[in-house]
Formats: sequence, C-alpha cells, structure tokens
Amino acid sequence: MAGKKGDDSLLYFGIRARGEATRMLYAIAGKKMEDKRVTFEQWAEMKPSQPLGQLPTLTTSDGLICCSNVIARHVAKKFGMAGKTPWEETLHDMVLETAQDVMNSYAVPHIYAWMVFKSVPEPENKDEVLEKAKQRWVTALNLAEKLSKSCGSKKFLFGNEIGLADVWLWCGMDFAKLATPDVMSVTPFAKQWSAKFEADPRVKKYLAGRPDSNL
Ligand SMILES: N[C@@H](CCC(=O)N[C@@H](CS)C(=O)NCC(=O)O)C(=O)O
Repeated sequence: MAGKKGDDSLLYFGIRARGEATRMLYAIAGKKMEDKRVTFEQWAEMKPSQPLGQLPTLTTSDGLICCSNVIARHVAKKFGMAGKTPWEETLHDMVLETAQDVMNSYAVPHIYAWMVFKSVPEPENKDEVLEKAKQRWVTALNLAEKLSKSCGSKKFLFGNEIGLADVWLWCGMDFAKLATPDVMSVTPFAKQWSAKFEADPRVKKYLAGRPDSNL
C-alpha cells in the first residue's frame, strides 16, 4: 500500500534486490509505507549523510534502521510475520540467511559480476558456473522443505499464513532468475510452494502493480 509523509519510509534505489522483501511485507500486511526510490545520481549527493553510506534504510517513528535483513525482520515482527516462538523465529531466519547466502557468496560475485555489473569478463566455464548456482538453490530449497515439513506445514513455509521466510525466499529466488531462469521449479517443493505464494491475492496484486526492474 503506498504511503505518505509520516508513515514508515523505505529509502532505496529503483531496483528490487535488497529492498523488495520489505516492500512486499508491507503490501501483504496491508500497511502503509512511503517507498522512496532514488537514482544513483541522487544517491551520490545523499551518501555522506547516511549512517552507513549504504541503502536501504527504513525510517520509523522509533528511529532509523540500517541493513536490509534487520529492516525486513523488524517489519515482519511488527506485523506478526516472523514466527510466534523463538524456535519459529529461528526457522524463518535460517531460510532467510540461507537464501541470502546463495546470492551474496555465489551469485553476485561469480555471476552478476560479469552478467550485470560487467566488472569481470564472462568466464570460459560459464555453464558450469550457472549450474553451480542452480545446485546452490536446490540445496537451499531442500533445507527449506525439510524445515517446513518438520513443523507439519502444508501451505506456506511455517504455517497457513505467509511469513518472513516465504517473502524473503521468494524475493531471493525472483532476483536469481537472471542467472537461474527456472529457479521457481528447480525442485518439486519449490514449484508447489512458489505457485501457492504467487496465487495469494495480496501477492498477485502487488506483483501486478510493481515497477519493472531486472534487478
Ligand atoms: N549489508 C547491507 C548492504 C547494503 C548494500 O550493499 N547496499 C548497496 C545497494 S544493494 C548500496 O548502498 N550501494 C551503494 C553504495 O554503496 O554507495 C544491507 O544488507 O543492507
């Protein structure tokens, strides 16, 4: 839901990457948030005034929050989407951190570096590198499936309601499509779970209205 001045305010670039899970959490919870998107030119001027010199940041009535996962967790907790017990919170965290690790430790340095940022040349063993990324997702998804089954979940990862882990995992996989176009169906579990997630009316509405971006 689009917000106005006075609502929580997310400051990020006009890309999905580290901001999208938070945007989606607000949309699914039906809560208002000002989605401030800056260009890289605007950012150059703003950078020195930001606490860590990086984005995203979230401004709330309690204060300013830095670091994308801290932001997503804070928002999910506020909306009751991060687990009801310390163990459930840990299950959500395990999925979130595992998915982010695939992106940070493998996909970004080994694939996006040449495919998107052009900071290194395309590797000669490109197919092998891409296959390895796919296998990292299979491993991450097998863990998510095991954890989900361990608490008897049938609909979403940890219960009948969409939670932080669902949102973060889906956004991480969506971001991974450039390198692994079939990531949403790399395991039977991934296919079934992502279909249920995408069929949720709030998710559908959000996805239909969000700005285009390949990142
Ligand atoms: N660990 C931080 C990393 C933040 C980060 O790398 N942000 C990038 C965009 S995704 C950024 O601000 N780049 C511009 C800059 O460093 O000047 C987080 O998760 O929020």
